[in-house]
Amino acid sequence: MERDEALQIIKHHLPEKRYVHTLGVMGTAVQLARKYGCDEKKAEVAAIFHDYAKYRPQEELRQVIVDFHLPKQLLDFHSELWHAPVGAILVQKEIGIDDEEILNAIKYHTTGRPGMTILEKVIFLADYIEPNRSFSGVEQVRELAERNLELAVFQALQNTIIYLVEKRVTVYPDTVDTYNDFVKRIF
Ligand code: DGI
Ligand code: FE
Ligand code: FE
Ligand code: FE
Repeated sequence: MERDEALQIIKHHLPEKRYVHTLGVMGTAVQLARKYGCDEKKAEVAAIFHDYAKYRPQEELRQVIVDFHLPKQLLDFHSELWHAPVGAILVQKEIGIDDEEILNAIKYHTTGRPGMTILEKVIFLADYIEPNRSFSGVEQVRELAERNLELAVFQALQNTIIYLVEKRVTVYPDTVDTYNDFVKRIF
C-alpha cells in the first residue's frame, strides 16, 4: 500500500494528536529500519497502522478478543493493552494487510514478546522515542537507539515496567516475559 493512501485511511481513525504521534512513529521507524537492517516499507506500514484500534469502544475490543480467540487472559488486564492485538486483527480484516511480519509488529507493539524480530523491535522502540514523546527517561533511550537496538528496547521495557510497578498496576505476562528474554540475552 502507498504511504499517502495508508495515511488517509488512518487519519479517519485517530484524533489529531494521535495522528501526529503516528507520523512521528512512522518517521522514526523508517530511520531505525534503515539503520538496523529491516524492510523500510514494512516498518512504514506497521508504524502507520500500529494504533489503528486505539479508539474503538472498549466493548468492540472485548468482542474481537472473544470472537478471534485472542488470549482470554487479556480481559483480566488493563484495557490499554487490548488495542495492539485487536489492531492486528482489524488491520487484516478491514484494510486487507496480510503480511505476517507487519501484523506481528502491530500485535506486539505494546508488550513486546520473547524472540522479537528486528521489525517488532523497531516499531516498539519508535513508538517509545518518536519526537512528540516527552516523558522522563526518553532522552536516554533516544541516545541508546543511535547505537544499540537491543539496549534501547531493553531500556524502554525496563522504564515501562518500573513505571507500572510505581503506579502499582498489574504487569501483563508478555511484558515480563519480554523483559526476562532481553536480560538473558544481554547480560
Ligand atoms: O498506544 P501508545 O500510547 O502509543 O503506546 P503503547 O501501545 O506502547 O502503550 C500504551 C500503554 O500501555 C502505556 O502507557 C504503557 C502501557 N503498558 C505497557 N505494558 C503494560 C502496560 N500497561 C499495563 N497495565 N500492563 C502492561 O504490562
Ligand atoms: Fe499503542
Ligand atoms: Fe509502546
Ligand atoms: Fe503508539
